[in-house]
Amino acid sequence: MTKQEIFNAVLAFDEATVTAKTQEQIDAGTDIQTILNDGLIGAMDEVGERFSAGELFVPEMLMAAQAMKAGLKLLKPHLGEGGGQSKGTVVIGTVKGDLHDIGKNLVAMMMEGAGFDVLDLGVDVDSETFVRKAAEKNADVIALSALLTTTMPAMELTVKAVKEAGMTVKTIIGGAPVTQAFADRIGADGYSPDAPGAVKLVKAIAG
Ligand code: B1M
Repeated sequence: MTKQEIFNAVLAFDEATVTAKTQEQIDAGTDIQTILNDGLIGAMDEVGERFSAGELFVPEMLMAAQAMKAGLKLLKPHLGEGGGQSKGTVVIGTVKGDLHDIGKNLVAMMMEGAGFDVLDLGVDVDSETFVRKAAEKNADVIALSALLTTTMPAMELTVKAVKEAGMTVKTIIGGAPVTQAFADRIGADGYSPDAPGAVKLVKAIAG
C-alpha cells in the first residue's frame, strides 16, 4: 500500500513524504526494485503523461523530479550487489543539448553498485568531452543517455567521434526515446531500455 503512497507523494511534489515513505518501505524489507519501479519511476511516467496531456507544466515536472530524487538517494546504497575490486571503468553522461539526468543517475548508481568505476560527466556533454575523458580514464565503456528525440543525433555524433578517434572503448546507449534499431543504425555496441539491463550490458562487454 505504501508504494502507492510514494507514487502519490511524488505526484504531490512532497519531498518529505517521499523520503519518509521510501525509508519505511526499505525498513519493511520491500524489494528495492519494486519501490523503484512501482513507486518512483511509475510516478514519473504518470508525470510525463500529464505533461503530454497539458495538465502539468515544466515547473511541476521539476518539482516531481526533485521529490523522486529524494527517494532515489535513499535507495542508492541498496542498488546493485556491490563490493570487491573494480570490474571496469565506465564514463557516463547525458548527451549535448539534453538536461535530463534522473535515469542517467540511476544507471550510474547501479553500475557503481555492481562494482564498476563510474565517471559521471553530468548533462549536456559534447562528443569531444566524452572522447577526451574516456581516453584519460582508459575507459572500457562510454554510456550515453538521451531523453529527447531532438538530442538523439548527438548520440550518433559521439559514437562517430569515438570511431574516428580509433578508440577500442565500447559505446552503449539508452533513454526513453532510444531503441535497439536506433543503436544498430548508429553503430553503438549496445542498448538497454532500463538501468538493470544497462548493468548486464556492461558486464557482458567489460566485466
Ligand atoms: Co522533460 N521531457 N523536458 N523534463 N521530462 C520528457 C522526456 C518528455 C517525454 C515529457 C513528455 O512530453 N511526455 C518530453 C520529451 C519528448 C520527446 O522528445 N520525445 C520532455 C520535454 C519535451 C522536455 C522539455 C523540452 C520541456 C520544455 O521545456 N518545453 C525540456 C527539455 C530540457 C532539456 O533537456 N534541454 C524538459 C525539461 C524537463 C525538466 C528539467 C523539467 C525535468 C528533468 C529534471 C532532471 O532530469 N533533472 C523533466 C522531466 C522530469 C521529464 C519526465 C517527466 C521524466 C523523466 C524522468 O526522469 N523519468 C519525462 C517524461 C517521462 O519520461 N516519463 C520528460 C524517470 C527516469 C528514471 O526515467 O530517464 O527514462 P528515464 O530513465 C530510464 C530509461 O530511459 C533508462 O533507464 C532508466 C530506468 O531504468 N535509461 C537508460 C536512461 N538513460 C539510459 C542510459 C542507458 C541505458 C538505459 O545506457 C547508457
